[in-house]
Amino acid sequence: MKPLIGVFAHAARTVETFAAQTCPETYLFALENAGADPILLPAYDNDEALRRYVDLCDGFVLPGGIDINPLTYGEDPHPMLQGNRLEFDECELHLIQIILESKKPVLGICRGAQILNVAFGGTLYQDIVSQHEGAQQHGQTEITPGAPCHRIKIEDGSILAELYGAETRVNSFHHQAVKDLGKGLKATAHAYDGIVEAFEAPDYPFVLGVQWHPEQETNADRHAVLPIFKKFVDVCR
Ligand SMILES: [Mn+2]
Repeated sequence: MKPLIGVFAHAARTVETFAAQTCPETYLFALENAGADPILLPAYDNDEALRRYVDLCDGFVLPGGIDINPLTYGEDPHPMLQGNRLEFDECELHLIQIILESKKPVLGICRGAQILNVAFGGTLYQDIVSQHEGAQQHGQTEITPGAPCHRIKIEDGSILAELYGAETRVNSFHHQAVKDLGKGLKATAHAYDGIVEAFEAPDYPFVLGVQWHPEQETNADRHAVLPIFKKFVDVCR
């Protein structure tokens, strides 16, 4: 049977849609093409419900979205912090704790990687440009969403090295990023300005956070089988 992959609801970007819980179709296409059945999980902070979701699914994708409220990692808001929703962050952190207890595979993408880092006790740059000296552009300037924006260096022996070798090119839609890595996490890719672009948790069967949006490549090819999703779905079987 195909693995059932829970995709956590995507936090909306604007005030008008804060009440909505949505998911860009690109995540669903990427999972479907890799051989999984995706299912959307609502942000509903109820321990019993979240535990049922974790029991039900074989693996989890934490998608991109809005900024993370810095109170979740013990900081006050920087002037460049953008729209965020503490209630949503806390629900996602609760869900992540249950996923980690279960040892089931989890793939965090962009904001999803950042909240994973916070769940492991890490911190974030609330705004890369004003807080990280020598920062390059991490906002996508290339018009095609799936097209690469910058290069990343990949650590030997990592999941990403197995898929891409020592270097690859990625898109980039973030103004926040990992500052201090959480305990138990290992950075496995960096941009050339030093920003962490991927990490893994060696003590877990499969915890991968990537700062870019691999699922956006399905914008160019609706049926593309993408290496990260293929690897993730295979470990969920
Ligand atoms: Mn980037």
